[in-house]
Amino acid sequence: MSKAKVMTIFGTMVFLCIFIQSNIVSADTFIVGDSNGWNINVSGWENSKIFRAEDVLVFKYPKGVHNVVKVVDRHGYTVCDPTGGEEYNSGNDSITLKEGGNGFICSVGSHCTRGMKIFIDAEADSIENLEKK
Ligand SMILES: [Cu+2]
Repeated sequence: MSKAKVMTIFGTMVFLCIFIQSNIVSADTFIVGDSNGWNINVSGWENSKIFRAEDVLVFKYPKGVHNVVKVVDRHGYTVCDPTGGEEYNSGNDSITLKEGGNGFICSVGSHCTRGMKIFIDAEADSIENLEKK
């Protein structure tokens, strides 16, 4: 093999390693509801977005007005039942997604039944997802 050919192969491999590495390591951060924040009628914001395990959701809202409860399962999300869930209430909560179903509701008053909830099915953070980036 010529030296030039070896260098080309080597360069390609280095490029691929850096490319794959950067895609695996970098998790995305999402501001829930974008500029509206975590609010009533936020439901649907999560549609048509691709989420992966280890991505981070940031819930921004006036402290004391709302909260965020990571519900235990899809049923908790569907019927707005926070039982057994993990509550956050700082007004600026960062929560890392786990692979599979991730449901979040506001358990204040009737906010959840009025649309203050999201459900995300996070894909595995793996090389198979590279082409979707
Ligand atoms: Cu609320």
